[in-house]
Amino acid sequence: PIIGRFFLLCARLIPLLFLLLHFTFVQCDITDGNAEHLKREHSLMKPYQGVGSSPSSQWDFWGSTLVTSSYVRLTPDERSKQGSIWNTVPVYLKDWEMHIQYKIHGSGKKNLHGDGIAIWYTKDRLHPGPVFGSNAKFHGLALFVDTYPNDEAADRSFPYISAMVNNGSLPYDHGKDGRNAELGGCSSEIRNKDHDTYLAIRYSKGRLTVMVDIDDKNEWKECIDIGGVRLPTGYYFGASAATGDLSDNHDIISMKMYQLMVEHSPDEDNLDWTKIEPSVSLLKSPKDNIDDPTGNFRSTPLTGWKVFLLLLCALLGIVVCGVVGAVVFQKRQERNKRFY
Ligand SMILES: [Ca+2]
Repeated sequence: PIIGRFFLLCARLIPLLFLLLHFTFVQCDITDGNAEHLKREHSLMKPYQGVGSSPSSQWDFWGSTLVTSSYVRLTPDERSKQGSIWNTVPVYLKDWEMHIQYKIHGSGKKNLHGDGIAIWYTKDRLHPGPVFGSNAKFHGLALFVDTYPNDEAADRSFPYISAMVNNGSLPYDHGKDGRNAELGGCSSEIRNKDHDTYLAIRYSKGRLTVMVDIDDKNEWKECIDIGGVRLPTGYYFGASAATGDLSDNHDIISMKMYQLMVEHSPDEDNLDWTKIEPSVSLLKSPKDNIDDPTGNFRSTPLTGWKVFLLLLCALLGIVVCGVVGAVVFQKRQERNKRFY
C-alpha cells in the first residue's frame, strides 16, 4: 500500500508540474503595461478628446491626418499623401516604454502598396520631410514600419520593421529602405489584418527593445534588442506616414507611454540628460543590461533553451519519483523476505 500511495502521489505531482509550467507560460503573455505608470500627457487614446480642436490638446497633427473618434488616419489609401501626429509635451522620463496600436490596410496587392509608418522620438516635432512624411536628418530615434521594398535587390521580405538612431548627420536613405543605418529589424506581416497590430518600444539603461504583436494573441515577439544606445530626455514622440505612387490607409489607434521605474547610480542621476547626443556604441554587447527591476513589462516569450530546461526539470522530477519508488519497492520486498 505504501508503494501504491507513493505512485499515486507521483501521478498527482506530474499534472501539478505541468500546471506550474502552464502558469509560467501564461505569465509570459501579459501584454498590458502597468496602468499606474501610464503617462497620460504622452499618450494618445480614443476618443482623442480635443485633438485638433482644443488649444490645450497634447497632440498636434499635420498634412493628410484625419482624426475620427476611433482612429487617427495619417494617410488615406490615396497617392502622394503625407501626415503626422506629434505630442506637444517633451518627455523627461529616463526609462520608458511606448505601446503603439496601429493598422495598415488598403486595396493594393502584395508589394503594390506603400510606404509605411514611422514612429519618432526626436528633438524636432512637426518637421515635414521625405522620410515617411518627416525629416530625413533627424536627431533621435526612429522606428520604421516599411511596407514597400524600394531597393529591389533587397533580400528580405516586406513589410520590414527597423530602427535607426541619428544625431542629425546621416539622412535616412529611402531608396535603400534605410539599410545603411539600421540598427536591427525584422520582417512582419502586418498589413490587411482583421485585427489591430501592436508595437512596443522600450528604452531603459541604454537598451533598446522593440517587440511586435501581429496575431492578436496578446503575445509579444522580439524584433530588435540592442544595447549601448544613448538617447537624451526632452525629445518629442510622434508618428508619421506617407504614400507615393502606391498607397495604404495608415491608422494609429493608440500610443500609450509607460514610465519604467528603474534606479540609476547617483553619477547617472546627476548628469544633464537633455544634453546627451543620440548615439549607439555597437561595441557594447546587447546582453549587458538584462536587469529588469520593474516587472511591469511583459517578459519575452520563453526561448528554446528555457523551454528545454523546464522540460528537463520535469523529466528529472519524474525520474526521481521513479527511482525513489523503485527503492521503496525493493526495501519493502526485502522486509517481506525477512518475515517469511
Ligand atoms: Ca521602403
